[in-house]
Amino acid sequence: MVRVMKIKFSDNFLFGTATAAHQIEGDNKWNDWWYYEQVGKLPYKSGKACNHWELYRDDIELMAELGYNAYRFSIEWSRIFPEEGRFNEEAFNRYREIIELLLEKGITPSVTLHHFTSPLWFMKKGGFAKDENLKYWEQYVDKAADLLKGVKLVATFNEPMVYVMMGYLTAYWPPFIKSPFKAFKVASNLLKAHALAYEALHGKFNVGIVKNIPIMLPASESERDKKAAEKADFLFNWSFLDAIWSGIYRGAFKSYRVPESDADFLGINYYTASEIRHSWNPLKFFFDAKTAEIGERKTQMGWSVYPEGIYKAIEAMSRYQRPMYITENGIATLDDEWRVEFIIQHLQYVHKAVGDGYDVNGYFYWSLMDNYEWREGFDPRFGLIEMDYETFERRPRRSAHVYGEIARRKEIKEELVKKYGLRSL
Ligand code: GBH
Repeated sequence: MVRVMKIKFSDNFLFGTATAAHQIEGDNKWNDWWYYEQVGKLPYKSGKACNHWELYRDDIELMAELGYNAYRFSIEWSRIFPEEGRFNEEAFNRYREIIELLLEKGITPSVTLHHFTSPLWFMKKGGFAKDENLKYWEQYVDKAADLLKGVKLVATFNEPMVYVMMGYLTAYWPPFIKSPFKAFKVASNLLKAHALAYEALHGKFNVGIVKNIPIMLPASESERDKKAAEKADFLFNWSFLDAIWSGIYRGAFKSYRVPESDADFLGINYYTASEIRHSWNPLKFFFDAKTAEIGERKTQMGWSVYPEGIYKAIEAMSRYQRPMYITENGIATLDDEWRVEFIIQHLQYVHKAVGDGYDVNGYFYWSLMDNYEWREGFDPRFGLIEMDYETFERRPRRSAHVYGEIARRKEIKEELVKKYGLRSL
């Protein structure tokens, strides 16, 4: 007998959406990405992106109308400090206004301090590869402390290991460096930067960090592949987080001492599962991590969809015994029905996790609207809201409304449960 369970979340569960500054604001001219876009080292230019820097009021209005009660976005360090030592008050005030508007509308703000981009001047000095540059990060954090009043969740870094892997191992992203030595050094300095920010902001704010958790599945049943998957899982998913509490960061080749620190919450970004095959090169999986062969269809990103992975990510993350949030989960597709199905299937597993006692307090769909998907440009459509990049018209898709209804009722109606063939969990 198939029992259709009523899916009901608690009243204070956050149902939000997520974005990042460089992907939506437009004219983000002072960071490293912008620079490399102009000199032709990146295939697409972000340009005006979604023109959110001008249309932020409309966007906040829209999310309120749609019924979302939370919003995760990032503030752009390079707007606040476009040059070394030059503070831009206008940008600061704009972010302040965004926070105020959200609060007015009853939308819980969640802010990320670093979402992949850094000021160009900072990167020219060597960025996070140089210990002495952490003083610049401290200056930024200091200003952020004045900015963030009323913000519920402050994340120091978005996906630190993605930043390390893409920028310093595969060199697909700025600063296009291929150096395992530097990569793990940068990771250890991101841990130091997290600790500094935690120290400065904790007490006034809930300070946490956001980690992408791909589920590492062995490519075969062989012992070697299983070991490889465990190794990849450790190196990519856990060694960084372990170090926050242990003070020892175990990189691929050596260990680094970092300050013992803490996190008041942990953000999980979950998209897909990777297939890991044994190799004698311990870093190989970083270079050719492939999406696992699951399901019949791939998203526009070439990823397979694996909803139970979100449960596994929560289960694994619970080892740190901190409140958790799904800070990103989403699908790039032109098939909006598939998006609805994706959201419901993932929420079903989040709901199961809550029922099983895991401390998950919110879910943020990536993304509020179609946006600049880094190296992949504007083709992947992750948005609940469709973006017309010519006119900047925002057109909520059906999924935007369905998700809004779920957010408002804190419940997935039986009719949807049946329609999308959800299993009884
Ligand atoms: C998140 O990253 C990001 O936080 C967000 O900014 C992004 O828009 C969202 O996901 C959707 O992608 O060049 O073939 O190696 C998720 C993890 C890791 C996904 C790097 C893209 C690059 C693919 N990302 N990956 S490839």
